[in-house]
Amino acid sequence: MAKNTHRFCFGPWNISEGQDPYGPTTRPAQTFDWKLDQLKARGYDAMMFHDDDAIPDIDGKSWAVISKEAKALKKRLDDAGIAAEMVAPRLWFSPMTVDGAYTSNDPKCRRYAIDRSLRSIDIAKELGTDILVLWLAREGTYLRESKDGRKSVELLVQALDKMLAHDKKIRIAIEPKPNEPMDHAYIPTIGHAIALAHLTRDPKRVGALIESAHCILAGLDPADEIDFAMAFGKLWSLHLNDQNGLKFDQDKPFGSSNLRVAFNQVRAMERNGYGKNGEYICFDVHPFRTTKVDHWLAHLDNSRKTFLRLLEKVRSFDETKSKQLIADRDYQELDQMVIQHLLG
Ligand code: XUL
Ligand code: MN
Repeated sequence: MAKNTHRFCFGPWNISEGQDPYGPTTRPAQTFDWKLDQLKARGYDAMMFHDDDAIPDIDGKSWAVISKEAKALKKRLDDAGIAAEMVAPRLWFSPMTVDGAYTSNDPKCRRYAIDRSLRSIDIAKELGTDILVLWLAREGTYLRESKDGRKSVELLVQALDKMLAHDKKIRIAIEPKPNEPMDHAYIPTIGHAIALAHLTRDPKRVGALIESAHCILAGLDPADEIDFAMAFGKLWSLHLNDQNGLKFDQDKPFGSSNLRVAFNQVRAMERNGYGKNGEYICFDVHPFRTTKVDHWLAHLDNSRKTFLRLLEKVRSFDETKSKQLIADRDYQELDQMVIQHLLG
């Protein structure tokens, strides 16, 4: 197996209990401490946090209480030798974000979303990470006529500017996704995220997080999205997983649906040096609903195992031969060479 030169993480929500829109949980809830123990036992390096993964019931708590709890969590993480990779405000659960967060038509709701984001930045600081992840879950529409797309861009920029002004060190990684829960999201791809960054007061501190499944849902190749973001120096986090075409967001184990697409993602990461500036590889994967308690963490073990096997495949790929075939425009043979390499 390839030498592990990368650092890995996942979030507490990746040990999920099996609920879907059509049925209840299939596994019992576990405590945060249990999840942290599992993460450590599996040799992971960091944990990702939504703001309320870090501070449950965050909306009902004062900053004094939040700060105390964040400090206690930081100590627990330090004792376990685990870093916090990022903090992400969960802006899709509250009644205040029913019609969107930063792009809600209601100014009171927009204020709520910004205040909660600023709080997440303060929590990130307490936990020792400078990355705020924004999955813009409800920034979009079910009905296009219900919002003004141009105004929504301006509202997103205003919100980002407030966050950048709040903390001079924070870096914002936007996690694009084209749909679900919305019909159409305003920031569906990495190109949109990077373009948005350039309208803010400090474009250097606004970058991106790529999730494999989200790219596939946008009809794009995740490897191209990785290359694109890294050409701008803007790939600050990565959610590797898989997705079987244009269906519901599946968060399958990495490589589960399309090994070749996974191979090309690892190849793009390698050629761009992903991880060299301390970036983590996060697996935003979920157990299948059918998974028994005994096999609950296997999707995380398997995603990392697949990643490391593919890293080996990337490093042993015959680049000289591939260059010769490219020079000869023999893409048919190149295709077969990739297939044989993956099968071998
Ligand atoms: C949603 C998704 C989220 C983000 C974090 O599709 O991927 O779990 O990664 O908020
Ligand atoms: Mn994700």
